[in-house]
Amino acid sequence: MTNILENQTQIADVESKTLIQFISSRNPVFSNCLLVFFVILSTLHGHTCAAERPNVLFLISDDLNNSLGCYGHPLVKTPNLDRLAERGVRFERAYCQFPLCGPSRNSMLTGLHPNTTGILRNSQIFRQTIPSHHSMPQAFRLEGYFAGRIGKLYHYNVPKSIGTNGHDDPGSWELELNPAGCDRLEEEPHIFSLKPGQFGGTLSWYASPKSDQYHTDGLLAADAEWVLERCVRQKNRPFFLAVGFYRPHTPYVSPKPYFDRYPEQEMPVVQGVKEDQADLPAPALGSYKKEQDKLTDELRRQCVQAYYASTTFMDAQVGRVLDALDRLGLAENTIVVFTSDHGYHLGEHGLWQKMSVFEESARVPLIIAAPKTAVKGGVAKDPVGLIDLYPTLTELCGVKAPENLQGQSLVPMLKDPSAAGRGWAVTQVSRNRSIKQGGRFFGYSLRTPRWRYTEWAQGKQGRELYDHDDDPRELKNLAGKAEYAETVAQLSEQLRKAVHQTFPPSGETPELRTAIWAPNLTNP
Ligand SMILES: [Ca+2]
Ligand SMILES: [Ca+2]
Repeated sequence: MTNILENQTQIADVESKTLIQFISSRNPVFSNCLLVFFVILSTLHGHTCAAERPNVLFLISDDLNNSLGCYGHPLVKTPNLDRLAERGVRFERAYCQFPLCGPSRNSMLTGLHPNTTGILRNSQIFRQTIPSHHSMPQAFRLEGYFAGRIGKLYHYNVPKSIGTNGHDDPGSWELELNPAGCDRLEEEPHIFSLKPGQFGGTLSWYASPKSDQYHTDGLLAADAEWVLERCVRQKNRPFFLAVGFYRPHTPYVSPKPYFDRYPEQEMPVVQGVKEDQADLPAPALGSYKKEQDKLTDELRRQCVQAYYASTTFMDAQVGRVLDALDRLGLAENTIVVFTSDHGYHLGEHGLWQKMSVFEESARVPLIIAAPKTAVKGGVAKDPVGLIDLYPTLTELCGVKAPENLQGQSLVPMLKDPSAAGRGWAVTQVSRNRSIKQGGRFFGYSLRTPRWRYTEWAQGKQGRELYDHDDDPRELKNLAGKAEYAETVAQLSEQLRKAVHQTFPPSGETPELRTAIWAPNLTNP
């Protein structure tokens, strides 16, 4: 696209010069006026080309829930995300499609549900299932965008794979940067963990004496500044820069001053867990981990403190990248997205971390600041999904998207946050049993503006119904109550149709190939 435009400009330039030479041989004064006119026209033309295609700055945090200032959290300080929300539209009800890194990120970056990518667990990449599908950044690359990745976009083992490509897709990026900071290289021996020596899947934290710039996320912000400084020099080549922060994923390591902003004694501990759990089917609590039995109220407070500290630390790094965008004069023509791959429990229902389909685990922050499209400071309330980002960004940038994308563009909601969207979002999660007991099964959860309705193994392993008008913490499971039988029947039918849409037209989830694939930009 860039080349075509440049060629057209060159042809126009040659044609104008010939015309000027022809006229100047007859009327020198007129020709001078004409020359000025063509110079102005050519300058305007150049500016129009650059302005036609906005840049994308895609920021994603790992394991971040909606405990943010701009989402109304009473304690957590996120001044930089709050100011980003003021620049664009904040989605009040945005949901991941699977509350686990690998399936969620593969879904978001392909624009397909996990049942269609075939990526339903970590440490896999969609090239092993649907190798010829174009990822979102790849679609931008194929139209001349510079696409770069800094940090975690596809799945990584955190923290072990920090500093490597993780389970990356080389076809998605022209540039990959994988910094590793003190949290990865020096401080692991000091980290407290419920399972000593294990940090990635286990609650673990550390207040580091080292300042922001030595930490992986601080290095990511510095790298992003460096890349943006180079992008700004290429006026006629737009960019899609993705920055994947690692915090607040475990281990919650961040500089000590961030911990000091959340005094341990003031941290909330969820109460009434036993009573809450009494009306839940077993799979609803299936993400609980045995080592969490060790949690005392003191450890719970420390855990929450460390998670909030890591969130504010990550927010500060987002601020550095946003500042760079402003400083370099890129803000006016750059669409900024901020989100997370899934939510996170901090003790609600007795759960910690992810892999549940309760609101805290399924919901994600989502802010889109599109300077020329989005209403500034808008709040959209209709449910949306990470699945919708691919068609949204391609529409905003005029980039051709694959025809089989399963989300829908959020552009109408960016223009008018009260516009209706799809009206629902669906999140799925897996539960493992032994083969003897029937093997793996799924839970599917439908979120409408009012209800959350969940079925485990098509209802055979239990159902849950929550009325968010009355019960935003999802404490009262109404699914078994006679007076809600009709609501359950309606939502069950709506969920069945929604789940059907998560599969490819064949109805079959693609099988995982174990063979190594060869990266190929145009036809992988
Ligand atoms: Ca994650
Ligand atoms: Ca309950």
